[in-house]
Amino acid sequence: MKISRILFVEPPRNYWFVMGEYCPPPTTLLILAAFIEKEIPDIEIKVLDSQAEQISWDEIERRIESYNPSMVLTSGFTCNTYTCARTVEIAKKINPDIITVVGGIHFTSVPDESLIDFPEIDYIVRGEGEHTVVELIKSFNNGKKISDIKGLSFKNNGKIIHTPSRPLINNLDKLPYPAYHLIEDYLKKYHFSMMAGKKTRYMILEGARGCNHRCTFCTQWNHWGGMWRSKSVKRIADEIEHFNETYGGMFLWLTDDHFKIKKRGKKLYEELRYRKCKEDIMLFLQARTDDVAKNPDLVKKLRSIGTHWIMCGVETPMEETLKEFKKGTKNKDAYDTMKLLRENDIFSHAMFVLGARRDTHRSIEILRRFSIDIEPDFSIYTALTPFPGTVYYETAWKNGWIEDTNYSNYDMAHAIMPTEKLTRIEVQEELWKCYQEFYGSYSKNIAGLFSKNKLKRTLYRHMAGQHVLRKFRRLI
Ligand code: B12
Ligand code: SF4
Repeated sequence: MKISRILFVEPPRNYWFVMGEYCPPPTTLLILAAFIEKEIPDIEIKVLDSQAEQISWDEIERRIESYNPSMVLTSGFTCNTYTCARTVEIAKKINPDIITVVGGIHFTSVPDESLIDFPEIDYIVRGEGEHTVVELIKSFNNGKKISDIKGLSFKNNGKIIHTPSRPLINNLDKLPYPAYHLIEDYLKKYHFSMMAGKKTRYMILEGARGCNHRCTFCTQWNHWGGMWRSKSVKRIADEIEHFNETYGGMFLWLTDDHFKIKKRGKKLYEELRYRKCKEDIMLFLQARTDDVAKNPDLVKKLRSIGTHWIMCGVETPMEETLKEFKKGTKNKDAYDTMKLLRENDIFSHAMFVLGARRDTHRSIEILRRFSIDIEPDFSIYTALTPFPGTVYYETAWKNGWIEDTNYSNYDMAHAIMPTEKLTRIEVQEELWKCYQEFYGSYSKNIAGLFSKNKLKRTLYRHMAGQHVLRKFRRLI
């Protein structure tokens, strides 16, 4: 069978209620589509973004049928497992000859389970996807053996085959820009209400892949081979400029899990400082507290080129748990980071994790106090989630700690495991209490609603609406 027309489908996903209403561009699919377009120029590619179009499953079915692709590809993280599965099921129902391909962190981590549970998946692309998917398409067209392609999992006569893992791309600068040109009609739909307003165009760009740390609850380092690889800073700046000038992207979210301020902060500043786009953009970065705290001058520089929002994983103040997480940061880093961000007028966003094995009512009370003491603008509390692909997942499985195996609940808002001393419901209650305490205060809400900082006003409008608190309450 020849592959001449392929369809990428961004399936419907539940939005993450903690951060309000948003519509993100289907970044992963655009990155893959651009690479395929470059390597196989005569192929016809379409992207169906069911989130941007707000279409139902029936309509997705009609669209796939009318486009009549030879291959359907989709992607999702753990909490999107079932919507990805439903997408490929629909494709197969329309025409069993359509080749179905999935990839991403979840399917990479549990390929056997996924191929067994969802027989409509033909191929799982494990790990880095670009070269594997190109080789897969080419193999249909040139008759090359599929079992010779690295990074694939599939069934052959009922037997599951995993080909060897694929080495990582050496130079990320060689990747083409994401194929936003394929979805120009959708562009105006991409927004993040709570963070930047409904009318500010939201785009996501990739500066680096992976991480050199080894946190036990995190999937990212493992997925990307335990390494941190970056595009050159010039390429990142060019991509920012391209997003802004060609597509009007203003709220730009960097996917990098560890920005590495020390390594790239000054260089990015030097690349962007004389570019006009820096006046227009609002950059969102994710950084470690030790990296922020130790680089005050660079933080200031990053602010001057449009960095308005930095999110940091503070996780917990409990030393033993931080050690168990292998996080490697200190409580002082969290204090210093929040102070530094405040002083530089960068919106400070702290992430906390509760529900670790040794967590008790008391330790979570300490976490709550700490989260208030360090004064972030925005605190997000999450339940420790055993994502497939993490060290924690292996340990939790072995020890029988996982009580909820419904992947739709793996969104860090649902408690999945009990602790040694707390039931799962108690962890869920504690989670609600954290939000209640941080955002439930009348005086704090009033101060937030009238803050001089626009981001803070928007956040408090969102939180004071009680929508998030009510949703957490309902999960108990
Ligand atoms: C941007 C982002 C978001 C955005 C939007 C994402 C989107 N488009 O829907 C927002 C803010 C909305 C978001 C929300 C959430 N997110 Co988020 N997000 C990210 C982030 C930072 C970047 C994603 C990205 O574009 N990566 C770049 C692409 C290129 O990487 P990739 O997807 O892995 O794809 C490569 C390969 O895996 C492979 N591949 C992947 N898919 C496919 C498919 C095919 C067919 C093929 C061939 C190959 C292939 O090829 C690609 C290129 O090599 C990631 C972290 C990260 N760095 O990836 C977290 C991440 C994906 N998010 C995560 C989580 C948990 C969430 C939330 C639950 C909220 C939360 N608690 O943080 C919600 C879930 C919302 C929902 N219902 O979907 C976790 C997922 C963990 C897991 N294993 O499930 C991550 C990994 C963060 C983390 N460090 O833990 N997220
Ligand atoms: S949590 Fe952050 S620092 Fe830790 S491994 Fe994941 S990306 Fe790296």
